[in-house]
Order: sequence, then structure tokens, then C-alpha cells
Amino acid sequence: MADKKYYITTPLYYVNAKPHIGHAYTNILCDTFARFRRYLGEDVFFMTGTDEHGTKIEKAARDQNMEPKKYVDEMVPHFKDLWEQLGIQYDYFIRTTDEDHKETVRKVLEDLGARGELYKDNYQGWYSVKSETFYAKAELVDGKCPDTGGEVQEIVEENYFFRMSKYQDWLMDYIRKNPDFIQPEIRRNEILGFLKQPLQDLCITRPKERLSWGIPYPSSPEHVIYVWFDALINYVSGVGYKRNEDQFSRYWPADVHVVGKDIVRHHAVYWPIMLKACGVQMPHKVLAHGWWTLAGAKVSKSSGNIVDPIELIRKYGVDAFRYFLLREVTIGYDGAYSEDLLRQRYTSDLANDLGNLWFRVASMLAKYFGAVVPHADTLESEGLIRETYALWEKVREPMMAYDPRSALEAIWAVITSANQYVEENKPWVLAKDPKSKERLALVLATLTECVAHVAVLLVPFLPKTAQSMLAGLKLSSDGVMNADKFSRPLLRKGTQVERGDALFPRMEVEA
Ligand code: ME8
Repeated sequence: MADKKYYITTPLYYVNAKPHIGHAYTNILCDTFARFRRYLGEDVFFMTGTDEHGTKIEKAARDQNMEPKKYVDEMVPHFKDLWEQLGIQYDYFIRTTDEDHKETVRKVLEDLGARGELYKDNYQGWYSVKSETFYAKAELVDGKCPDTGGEVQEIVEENYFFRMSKYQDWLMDYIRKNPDFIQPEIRRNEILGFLKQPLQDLCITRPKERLSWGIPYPSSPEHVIYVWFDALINYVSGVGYKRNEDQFSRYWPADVHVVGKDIVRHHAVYWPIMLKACGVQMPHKVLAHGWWTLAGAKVSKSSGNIVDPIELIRKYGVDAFRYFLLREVTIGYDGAYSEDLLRQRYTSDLANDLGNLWFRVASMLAKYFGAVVPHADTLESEGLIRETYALWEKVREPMMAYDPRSALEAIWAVITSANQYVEENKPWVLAKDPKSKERLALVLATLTECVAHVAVLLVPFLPKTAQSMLAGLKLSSDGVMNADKFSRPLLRKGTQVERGDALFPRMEVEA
């Protein structure tokens, strides 16, 4: 087993609607990071899953006249199916309705109770019958429900609380001393700003009469556990906390929790304090990405402005969709989605730059050398080869800093250079002059090596395309990649290259 482990998580998605572009984005980011770390030879554990308890889910089930358990069982395959279509190679899929998870949640609560971290008290709030949700006074809009605009009633009920407030100073100090804990900086500052106001204790139960779809509170059958408290525990229960100590000590602390910017507070305030109270180590990083927006509004299931990934995969192929999401925005920023932009990326970056390079190189090899890569002793005299060999570090560095966009920019800079190299060297002119045979061999050997290196580096980003290129080059992406292996020729002598079908066929544009 590799010495270095890498544990990466996605949020657990609510199953009250099918997944959309926002959920696909998080999983594509995590998959790209996980695949890259596997390349580095790390022992990767990549976990995703579904958040299945709470009011939202209970209501969605009721709207369909279904029992919640039956409803969630029917929704989960939509997520698994999308991950399969997107080529997401996760190691474990956790559901908060799994018995293992529920067992860990109960044990965590028993432990926190024994440590004196929980107490029972009255909880006061405003309840909206229409949205069936409790709000704090500050959340109301003109004294009305912020979601439906309906009437709210003040309600007092008995609940259990977690002593979160006493850890406020500790957490501020921790975040200050660990500048990489929350990334990007704007979210870190937001959390530090939030922590300037007094932190309240967290109400961690709901009375069963108001919400029955949840994990029962261990010492009180009249209560169920608040859905966020249950869901956050997945990050440790998924690696065996309080059940499989070997697995837990192997993978915990998580290297990174990737989340959307709207749930940073849960991950960078509630979660670290829960862990601290249990005496468990902090995760290394909470990485927050921005939102995909449509006509200026967040794509979301509640507002119904959905962008359906399945439809886009069908139209443009999985890798065009992955490429667009990874390349279009810098992690942390919002991205304005439009199909026009996706189509532009498809045509210019994928079909013209990458697809065309592959097509030209493979076609010229076929035409001038019977598809067999020619031998050349002086590869390294070519500037393009030196640029290609230097690419590993230009991709590794941003990938370690969670910046896949810059990594792709570096790869595309080499693709652009390779296309220029074709234009400058004009192999079709060289081919006409028998005295230029050696030069022609060098040019095509250079180009084929360049394409091979690019294919290897594209595996984490565009796995399907990279695999077809590698298959055409008779190369495999198995085994550990590093700077040393990357700065040498990758192709075996006498390789017969197969061009195959176009990587990104020209679109008969559907507007
Ligand atoms: O919050 N663009 O689940 P969720 C980018 N169950 N990301 C988006 C997005 C968009 N338009 N819309 C949603 C939950 N997301 C909880 C998490 S974790 C222990 C529990 C992201 O299904 C959102 O930011 O509502 C969040 O990270 C994720 O999708 C899940 O949202």
C-alpha cells in the first residue's frame, strides 16, 4: 500500500430532486483531484453520497405519496447513474440511511453526552406551516416566512443542544493559525467575520411529532437528530469511525472537504467544533467552490432553473462537459452557465485545438511512415519537446493548489505550440524532398511524443478522450507518473499508431 494516503469528500446531496450541474461540478472537481493523486501513487479514498433525512426529504416523499424510505431508495440511483455517466471514480458511496452510518451517529451522540457536551433546553423559534420549517427571528422577512411569504407562529419546544459556543475562541485561533484550512481566502474571511459575533449553541434535535424522518435521538425516543448534525458525521463514519479503527486511522484526517460556498459555515464552524468536542483531529482543508448561475440566478432545484447534465452529455459528450466546467471558471468564483459558451469551448479548444492536433499527427504518420512512429536521436534539440517535458510540473503545481483551470491552461499552451510547430515545419513540404526525410522523421517523432505526453496528462481531466488517445498510441495510464518518467520519450520503439474516430466530431450545431 502506498505510504501517502489522500482522503477527499464531496458534500452529501439531498435527494429531494435529481442532480443538476452544481452537483455534477463538485463531483467532477473531486474526481479530477482524486485521479491526479492516484497518478502520484497516493492511496486515494474518494467518498461521495446522499443526505436522506430531514424535513425537505420527508416533504418531497409526501408530495409523491410515498414512504420516505421508498422515496429515497428510488432517488439514489439517479445520482449513481449520473456519476457513472460522468466517469466519477469514487471509492465509497455513503447514504445517511445506511445502518453503519446511523450506528456511528448514535455512538458520537452517546460520546458527546458522556463528555458533558449536550444539554436539554427550551428552543424558541418561528414555525411556518407552509414551508414546514423553523426560522430564527433574524431569518424572517417582514415578520413572514422567508421562503413562502406565509404566516409564522412562535413556538417553544424542548430540544437537545450541543455546547458549541464554548469553542468559539478556540476555533478563531485555529483558523488564524492555519491559513490553509479554509480556501479560498474570501470564505476564510467570511467565517472569521461570522465568528466575531457570539456563537450560539446548536440545537441538534427536532421533536418527533414535527419531524419523524430522522435518526432517533439515543436517549429520547421523542426526538430525532437534526439533519445537518447527522449528515456531517458521514465524513468520519464513511471511514469507519467508532467501528473500524484501522480504516479510520488510515484515512482520517480528511485531506479536503470540497463544498459549495453556501455550506462553508456548516463545514468550517459546526464540523470542526463537533470534532474538537469528540477529541478527533481536524480535516486539513475545506475547499469552497462558487455557484453555477443561469441568467444571473443560482441554478437550484428549489427555483427550478435546472441545467440537466445528462442532456449535455448526450449532446456534447462527457469530456466536453467536464472540460467546460473545469476550464471556464477559477475555483471559488461563480460561473455563468450558457450553452453557447459550452459550444464555443467544444469547437475552439476541443475540436480545433486538441482534436485537430491528434488528427493531423496520426494522419501524417499514416501517410509518411505507414503509421509507425519514426525513430529520432535528437528529439531534445526540438523546443517543443523541451516544452512538453516541462509540462508535468506546470500541471502538478496548480493541481496541488486545487487550481485545475490553470493546469488545463498549461496543457493547452503546449497543444497550441504543437499546432504552431506543425504550421512552421510544414511536414507536407518536407515530404516532397527526399533530402528532408530525416527532418520529417524528427518532426513527426517530436509531435507524436508531444501528443503522448498530453494524453497522459489529460487522464484526470478528460478520462475518456485520453483513453482513446492512449489506446491509439498503445500506451497505458497505469502505474505512477512523476517528473522523471515524464521527461523522457513515452512511446515504445516501432509503435503503430491508430487514429481511430475523431475525438470531437464537428457538431451539426443544434441551436
Ligand atoms: O447542502 N452551483 O445538499 P444540496 C454549484 N445535504 N454548486 C451548487 C449549486 C450550483 N448552482 N447548487 C447546489 C446540501 N450546489 C447538504 C450537504 S454535507 C454533509 C450536506 C452545491 O444537495 C451546494 O453548494 O442542497 C452544495 O455544496 C452541494 O451542491 C449540495 O447541495
